[in-house]
Formats: sequence, structure tokens, C-alpha cells
Amino acid sequence: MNFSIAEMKETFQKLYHTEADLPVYFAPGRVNLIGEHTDYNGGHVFPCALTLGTYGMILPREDRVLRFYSMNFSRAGVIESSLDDLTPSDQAGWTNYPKGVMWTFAKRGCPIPKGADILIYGDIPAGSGLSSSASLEVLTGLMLRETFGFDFTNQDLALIGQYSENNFNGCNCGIMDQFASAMGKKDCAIFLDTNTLNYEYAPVKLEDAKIVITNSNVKHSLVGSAYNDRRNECETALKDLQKVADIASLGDLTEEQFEKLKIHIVDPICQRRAKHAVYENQRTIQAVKALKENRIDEFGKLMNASHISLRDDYEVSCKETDILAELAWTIPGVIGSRITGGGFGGCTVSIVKNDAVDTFIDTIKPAYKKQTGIDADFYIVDIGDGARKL
Ligand code: GAF
Repeated sequence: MNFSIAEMKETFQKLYHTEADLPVYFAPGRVNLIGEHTDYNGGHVFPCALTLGTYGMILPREDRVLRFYSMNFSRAGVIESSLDDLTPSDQAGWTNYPKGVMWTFAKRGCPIPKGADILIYGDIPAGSGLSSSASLEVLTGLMLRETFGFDFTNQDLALIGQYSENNFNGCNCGIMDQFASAMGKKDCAIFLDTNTLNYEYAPVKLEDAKIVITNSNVKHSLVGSAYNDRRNECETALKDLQKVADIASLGDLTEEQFEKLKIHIVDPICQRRAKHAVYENQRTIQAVKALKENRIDEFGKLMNASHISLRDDYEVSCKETDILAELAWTIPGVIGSRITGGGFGGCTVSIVKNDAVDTFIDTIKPAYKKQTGIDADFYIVDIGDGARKL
């Protein structure tokens, strides 16, 4: 299902009985190249914004009614709510995300003054782990800022989205996804220190290669709770280490320091989780250096090592994403391949030489189907700009 901007405008006008020619806003999804599960451990991440994302339109009302409509879920029709009832509920479905952002604006001393009619459309594949919810949060913040004149930067919108996801939607995520969506830059990945929020844009100049996302088309149900479990396990490990070392986060440690200190982490599972967080952070720093120095093969090796660590130590991969990565590693011209995002299904990201892309797809598609019975989808993606008015 693909809609044009003109179709969105036409749908809005018909649905909400208006002739207003309203602007369309956009916030992208993201793919993370390396630095997984480091963002809530004070480490580094290296995501980029996609040209896929979530589009939205908004018209303020004179009352306090909120009306939401998604062109992706048109059967649900218009979902009505009120600014006086900003509480999460199972019945509210996807509208819990924009409502959470409105609730967070109020928490930050900027209550939304009037109701609004809102239309949303997204082209991020559903359930793919490419941050459709973060993009919806950032998009909502952007539309509210522009419509009601709030003085927030795009970085503020990322923090508002994360706060909302943590405190309204119940997922204890880090800042990576919202940051990438709000702050992305065309043809660049963002090297973000999640401890300080210092960041730099690193050009991803892949003249003879492409970024290929492979969707396993599985999402295991434990994703929300297991994500929060991983975060708790890392916090337990950190507390043990803080009894003997002056550190604020796992991201403060080098591999050598960790190896010396690790015996102080009592629970062996927590020890493995912490090992991943420390090593992945260092891999990310090394990978960005390698990219800047045009050592792309080294970047790819670090991606592969990231997958192995996520599979064995962090245990957020699954059979399907392991099959995808392991198949990719056998194909000549594949520079690197790993699971991307929160895990337990979702996608892998691979860097593939231009002349190997067809072989990549032609090899993985049937082999994956044979081993899992599932059809994988492939997206050759471009890196786009962050949230903006179109
Ligand atoms: C999810 C979270 F939302 C991010 O904050 C990050 O932790 C990621 O999983 C794993 O790197 O996308």
C-alpha cells in the first residue's frame, strides 16, 4: 500500500470536511549500522535515518476533542479521544503513541491548548523493527511544535518521544531510535554518545556497495518484556561493578578493564549481558574509525562480530535472524551482516557490494524459505534526513 502526498491531502479533506491545504510532516524510521543495546548502557550507537517513515497532517480544532485516522488501518476508522483523557489504554491501539507525546508535552509545561484532527500514513513495513513507533512519536512532536508554536528543538522532540515511550507506553527503550528519527541527515550515520548526547555525522559513502535490509518477517512475542529484562540485567551488572569501580555506566569500560572486573558480577547471565554492552560499545567506536578511514572490510567484520555477540552473549537474536546473517556471511561481496534493532525477530542489515546484491537476494530468499517456511523481504535503502515539514 503506497499513498502519495496528494492522496493524503485528499483523504484528509474528505474525512474531516475541510478545504484547508495543510502541510505534510514526515519523520523517518531508522536502521542501526552498529552499536546495539548500548544506548541504555551509556555507550555509542551508529544509526541512520531512512527515507521510509511516517507522514502526518494536523488541523487544530476549537474544542478539546482529538480525532486520529491512519491510512494504514483504515478499517478502524476515526478514533476519537480527548485532551482531558490522556491515559494509555489497550483499546487506543496505535493512538497511544501520539497521545503519549501530548501527555509528555503537558509534563514539560507545554499542555496542548486545543484538540486536533490528525491523519497518519506510514511506509515502514509493519513489525519490522525499523522504528515505526519512534517515528510516530517524533512526527507527533513535530506537528504539535509547528502547529501550536512550542519552542522545542528536534533533539528535544527525540527526548520527548523517548520519555513518552518509557512512561506512557511502558517500553524502557534508550534514545537511539527517536534521536535518529529527529536528527538524521542524508547520506550520513549519526555517531551518538548516549551518555552525553554529543554526536557527529559520519558520511556513509558506499560508492560500490548498498545497505540492504532483510526482513525476517517474524516478531517474537517476548520482545517488550525481554527488552526490559535485558536492561534490568545490565543494571544489576553495573551495580555489582560499582561496588569495586568508579564508573557511571558500562559504557565507561574498555574490554581490558571489563575482563579484570567481571568476576565481581555475581550472576553469570548478567556478566554476559554486560560483556556484550562493553564490547559492543568498543566495536562501535572502532567501526566508526574504520569507516572514516575507508576501511570498509574492517567495518563489516565488526558488524559480524556484533551479530555473534547479540546472538551468544546478549541472546536477542532468534533462529530466523541467525539464519539470515549466517547465510549472508557465506556470500562473496557481502561486507558485513547483523541483526539490527531491538531483536527477537525483525531485520538484519547488510552491506553488500553493488554487483553482489542480486546474488545476495537470489541466494538468501530460497534458502531462508526452505529453512523456515517464511518469505523474507529485502529493501535496498537510502539514508535520508530527519523529521521535517515537507
Ligand atoms: C530498540 C530500542 F528502542 C533502542 O533504544 C535500542 O535499545 C535498540 O532496541 C537496541 O539497540 O530499538
